[in-house]
Amino acid sequence: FEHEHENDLAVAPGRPQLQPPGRWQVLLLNDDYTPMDFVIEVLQHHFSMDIEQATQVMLHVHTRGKGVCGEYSREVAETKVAQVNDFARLNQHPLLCTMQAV
Ligand code: NFA
Repeated sequence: FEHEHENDLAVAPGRPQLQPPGRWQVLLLNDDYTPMDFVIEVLQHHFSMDIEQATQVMLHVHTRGKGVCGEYSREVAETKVAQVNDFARLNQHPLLCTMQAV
């Protein structure tokens, strides 16, 4: 009976399956009203971009309708989305931030 305990663990019912971590893209969506400078500011301060990269991503969103700001765990992506949307609303801009599984 020396392996009784570990045997019980191996067959224990109802243990949650461990899922792989999964990556999520955080996206910005274009709109007609949010100032370009505000979007650049968001990309610099919330996604650690320099002004050149932030300008490129902002122009991509502006012309293509949406663009990727970064890739994170689900937890970090959810926090970024909430912070960016809160910051946009605080400044009375309609800018939308969202996320999608990769
Ligand atoms: N389309 C906005 C404008 O012309 C700029 C914008 C870019 C908004 C990226 C949202 C996202 N002022």
